[in-house]
Amino acid sequence: MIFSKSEKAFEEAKKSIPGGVNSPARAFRSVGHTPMFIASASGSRVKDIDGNEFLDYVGSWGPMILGHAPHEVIRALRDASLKGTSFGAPTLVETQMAELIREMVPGIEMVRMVNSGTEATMSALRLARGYTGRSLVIKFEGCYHGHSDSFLIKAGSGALTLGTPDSPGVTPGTAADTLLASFNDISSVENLFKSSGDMIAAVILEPVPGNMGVLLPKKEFLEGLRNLCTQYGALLIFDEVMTGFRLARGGAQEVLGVRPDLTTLGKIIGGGLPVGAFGGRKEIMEFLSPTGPVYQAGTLSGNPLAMTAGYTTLKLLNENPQYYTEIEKKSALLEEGIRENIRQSGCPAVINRAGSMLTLFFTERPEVSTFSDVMASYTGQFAAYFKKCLGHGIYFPPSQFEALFVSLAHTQDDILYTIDKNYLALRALKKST
Ligand code: KE4
Repeated sequence: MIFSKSEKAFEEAKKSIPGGVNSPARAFRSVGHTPMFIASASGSRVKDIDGNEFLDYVGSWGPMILGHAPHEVIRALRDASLKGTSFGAPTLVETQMAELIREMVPGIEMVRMVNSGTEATMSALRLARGYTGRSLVIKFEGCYHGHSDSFLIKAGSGALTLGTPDSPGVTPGTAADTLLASFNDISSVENLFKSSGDMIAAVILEPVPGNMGVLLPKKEFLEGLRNLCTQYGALLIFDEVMTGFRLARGGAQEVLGVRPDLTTLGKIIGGGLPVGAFGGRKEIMEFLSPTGPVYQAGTLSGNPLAMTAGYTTLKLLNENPQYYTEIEKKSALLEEGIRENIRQSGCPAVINRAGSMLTLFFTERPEVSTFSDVMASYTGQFAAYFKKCLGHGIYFPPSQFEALFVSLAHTQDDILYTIDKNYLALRALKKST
């Protein structure tokens, strides 16, 4: 495969865009390869500007559950764009979208549209603080909630695991209001509530993390969080930007049967256009301006084109429950095939799957269920695996700490091809160690 046009384009882009990309994950830094500049995409495949075609498991980092350029969405977008692109005034499609989200997501009685997952989580946190009158928020090491200051925090020292900034530009004052706990370790949360319970506004988490790779929540962990938040009067926020509409119509909260007070959404909700949202119980959401005192706003929030792409996507998912059965079957086939390859190749690795989100960890540990398990994985092995698969025309997310996504457009043959090449890559890695 040649990547000469992408290499040249990348050098050009770096002259005008920091790192040549508009989001760091796209720079392929952790796998040491030139990012492909994508020319077009359709169904389960993307084509780069060098003419290489890849089976795509990035799916724009989650939005493309229907596959790329689904004709229903493209047609609806074309029709909508002929009527104008943005008005800064209410439109009927925004109400249709809100009503459909209320129907699909168990914990949402009212919802506000924004333009990204970051905006959704940032706004949900402000709302939780305004509603409770409290300042502190608990997040979990390894969970990612976008790039707003309160969430760019790493575990600091001290019994309280006080947060410290995880990026320059985040002030110590901001970091002091974020407490860190360990995913799947309910005692780490109990300790924080015991010491600061009446100051904690919210607990936020990815109910099924995808940003440290895919981790599976222990049922008692989520139920424990629900009980602690109820007991101390804190709000439980499920960040379902990745899991929303992917794990089920109603996301992780439908599958896991735990109801949050607020839910944040993104990715699939926009059908490939920039959309985020946050919603929850009516008495909390009505605290938002203009009905309540908590300010939040956005010029392009509820943009009619973005709403059209998102609404068309969600409507297809809502009206075709068999889609989830189909995607579950394909994802389970992929998981079983990779697990068998790990056994046959003898390459030390673990595959985690939640619905159509999967991560292959290179590790000698028997399972990967905590942040420390994740951090013990061999990222160098992952980089070598990524490049071997790329050479076979398979495009996985370029980081050990991400999830790969199966879409409805992936065929059984695509999955079987992936399993076959996965075996060759694992065997080659085993031989090289
Ligand atoms: P955005 O601001 O990127 O739309 O959403 C932030 C966000 C919030 N919550 C969760 C659970 C998320 O997964 C994300 C974004 N995910 C990353 C990749 N896993 C987006 C890719 C990127 O940053 O380029």
